[in-house]
Amino acid sequence: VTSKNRLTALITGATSGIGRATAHEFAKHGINLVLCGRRQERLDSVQNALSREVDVHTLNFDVRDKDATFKAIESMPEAFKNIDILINNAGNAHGLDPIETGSTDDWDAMMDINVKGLLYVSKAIIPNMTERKSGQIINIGSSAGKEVYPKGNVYCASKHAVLAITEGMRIDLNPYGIKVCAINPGLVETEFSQVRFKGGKAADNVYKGYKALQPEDVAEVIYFAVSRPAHVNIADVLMFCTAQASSTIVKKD
Ligand code: NDP
Ligand code: 8X3
Repeated sequence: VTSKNRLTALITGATSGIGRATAHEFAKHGINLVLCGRRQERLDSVQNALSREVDVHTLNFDVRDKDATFKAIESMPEAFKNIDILINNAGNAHGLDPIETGSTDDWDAMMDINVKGLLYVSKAIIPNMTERKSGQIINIGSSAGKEVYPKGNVYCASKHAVLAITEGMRIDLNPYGIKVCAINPGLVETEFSQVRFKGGKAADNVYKGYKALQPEDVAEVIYFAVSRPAHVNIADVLMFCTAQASSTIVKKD
């Protein structure tokens, strides 16, 4: 396989956690990469780590900014323009508060990043896929997209929306032969809880007393989904660590 006939994947949220682990997993399997995020030094370090194995381009933009998102994706060099695999991963929870005291800024962040940002990136990439009548979109949802838990309110809503958008995409893009998949993990040990709790102490305890999923565990499932034969679409995956049975039931030591 030469670098020219390799697949190309665009991964949002490639500076941390699941997105970064997916970049490493894809590079291992010879998939060229467009890595997206806001922290340029992180983008540079992932690019440095992987550019010996595959071609890597980085794009720095905030998915909340519609114009910046379109501009960044339009700016891609010719060699990266045909995206075969889109991994819509950028996202986070902001806060864990009951609905009556939740912050509207947190709500805006979750809806703007997890839902609208995913739509903007998809809108910028899909025309190239429909034109070529091929491609695969993997949306990173969550167990929170299948089940609402106490104080999860708006985060759960944003991930339920991701699941609905995934199903809508699968239907609308069906005539073009584009595969659409949702991967919905439970607790994964990443920077997720630092973001949710704004660096507060609560973040330190989230992954204590049991073995949570690691970002690499999710990356392997994502690679499994992209490495199936042309006629196979892994449509929807719910994955937990063994200690987790539902959003609220986790067996701890
Ligand atoms: P991390 O916090 O480790 O990574 C989040 C990534 O999203 C970072 O690369 C960050 O990059 C990017 N991101 C956040 N906000 C923006 C923005 N406004 N514009 C562009 N990029 C942004 O968390 P995870 O790896 O855990 O999260 C990845 C996805 O997995 C999310 O959608 C999350 O909801 C989902 N998920 C996580 C679970 C968990 O328990 N960890 C479980 C189920 C789903 P940067 O800051 O550089 O912009
Ligand atoms: C992340 C997992 O349980 O914090 O989506 O919602 S959880």
